Amino acid sequence: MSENLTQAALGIGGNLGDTQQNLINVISHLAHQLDIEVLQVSKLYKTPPWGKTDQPPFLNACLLVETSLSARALLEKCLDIEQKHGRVRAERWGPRLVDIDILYFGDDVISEEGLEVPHPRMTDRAFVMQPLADISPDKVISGKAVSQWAEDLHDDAIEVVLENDDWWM
Ligand code: A4P
Ligand code: MG
Repeated sequence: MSENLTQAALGIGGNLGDTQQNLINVISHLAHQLDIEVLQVSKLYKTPPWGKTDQPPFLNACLLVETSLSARALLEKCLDIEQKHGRVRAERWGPRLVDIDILYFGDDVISEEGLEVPHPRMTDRAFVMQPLADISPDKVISGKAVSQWAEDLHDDAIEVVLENDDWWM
């Protein structure tokens, strides 16, 4: 792979079933794609539910990947992997087996039907910025480094569950 590689960050999370195993399955599924290389994975975090708060806590992590895919093709692949791992789309911000968001895609700014990058809600969410700061602290999102977003949004209720960088292997 030498042509047009882009570094992108993905956020993954879930709060139903054996979430840790579901996240491991999703990451290895991504890592097995010929056109995606997983460069780094954050620690695994347990996070209080955001948005709709009367639901179980989530497990969240972020991945740094390098890909020859377009942002649209990467999204399609992520949605496909979500489906395969049994995501049931129901209520917004409600419980789910596994959700994959494209957080950023290089420095691209995309606002299309069904695809917004950088992810428009990431800067509201400690459960995104804390894990993202493990793998991409210097990336600037909306004028501020991820490490600074993580510090400003910091939530004491977010706990590290697994901190070895090979927890998903
Ligand atoms: N879509 C547009 N842009 C993107 C992008 N950058 N990445 C479209 C991924 N998808 C993108 O996705 C619906 C559609 O968004 C997709 O089909 C795609 O075409 P969705 O995940 O059902 O909903 P959403 O609009 O992406 O909402 P959002 O803000 O991602 O919220 P979710 O995913 O519903 O939030 N609390 C904690 N602690 N941890 C969590 O992980 N997750 C949610 C779920 C709520 N509370 C949480 C957590
Ligand atoms: Mg989503």
